[in-house]
Amino acid sequence: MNELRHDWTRAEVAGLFELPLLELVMQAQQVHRRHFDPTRIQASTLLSIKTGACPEDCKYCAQSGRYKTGLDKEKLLQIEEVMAQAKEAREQGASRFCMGAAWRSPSEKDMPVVLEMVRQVKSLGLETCMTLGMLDASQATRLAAAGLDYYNHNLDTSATYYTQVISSHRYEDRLQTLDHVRDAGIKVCAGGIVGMGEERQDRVDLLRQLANLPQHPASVPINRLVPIPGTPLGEVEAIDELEFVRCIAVARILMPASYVRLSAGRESMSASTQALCYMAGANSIFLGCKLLTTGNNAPDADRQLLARLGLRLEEARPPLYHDAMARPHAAAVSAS
Ligand code: SAM
Ligand code: DTB
Ligand code: SF4
Repeated sequence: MNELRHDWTRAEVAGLFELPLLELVMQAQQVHRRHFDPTRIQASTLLSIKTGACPEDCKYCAQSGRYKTGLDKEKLLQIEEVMAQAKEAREQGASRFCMGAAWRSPSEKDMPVVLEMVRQVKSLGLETCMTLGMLDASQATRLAAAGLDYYNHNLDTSATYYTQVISSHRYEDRLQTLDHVRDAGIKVCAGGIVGMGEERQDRVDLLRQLANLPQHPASVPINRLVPIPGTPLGEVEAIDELEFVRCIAVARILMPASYVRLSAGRESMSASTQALCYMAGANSIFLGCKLLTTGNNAPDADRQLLARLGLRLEEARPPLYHDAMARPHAAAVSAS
């Protein structure tokens, strides 16, 4: 059955949101089971490789240099530090390592270091993901050549609401970066944030926009706003958890073969709400005590919860050959 559509209408997507919750969740679970093992959850670990002092004005973000959020800014990390964190993420069970930088776009000066981070993290057998802001075509091509598996660049909300949240770049800029990433052959990770004071129509338009891209993003992170004191959205009332579950379910139905990630905001959710998200088709999480600048569930607690639910983490691939060669014992074992 070809369920991968790119012609969703507003009315169809709005109609899904309006279904009785359990009907919606059941439909989403049925779609999910046609494309995925429903017992498996993919885990990515985040690391902020360059923190704070971002020139952009995203009203939700702890890292914008325009707001007083009390965040300690940090320069681009050394590769050794990134590798230590990536190894720890692998130990904890992550299959993907996602490196984020508080940049409008990467500078040419920083590109060689960033490319080397991709090569070295990949050699650990982890999938690599980066989120560095806007890319031009040449930067995307070079990241692809270094072996980058995924690039995260969120559309965040509807085109209409975007102008209320960000004025330092345009929705069209985001779409153009996604084009460059796709054209370079890097898998797209694109999603958004809900709970920024938007209307349901904006959530409809965001998910429709993602599903009607030329290809569905391979990963679709759905973030629940983590309110950051000092930002313009620091005091916004939290979105209803069941509305969040609806967003997950609609994302699953619109993009049946994509990984839908229950992303930021999970720390403040009960075990039951998280279970409902998995039921609605979420099959990916961020694993690790920290997201970029804010907290996340402890990996032990996550493993316990997944065990209670009968869910298992997807495994990382074995390390690449040259990594095994760097460890003579491992090479000897695998050769025997
Ligand atoms: N500077 C790059 C960019 O904007 O694409 C990469 C880093 S940026 C922090 C990555 C994404 O994190 C944002 O697009 C947004 O979706 C998400 N994010 C940032 N702050 C958040 C918050 N307080 N709550 C939820 N999601 C957030
Ligand atoms: C995504 O969609 N969510 C992640 C990742 N992509 C880069 C970031 C969440 C950030 C939450 C707030 C913080 O830790 O600063
Ligand atoms: Fe900068 Fe990204 Fe935060 Fe916007 S979301 S302020 S671009 S780090």
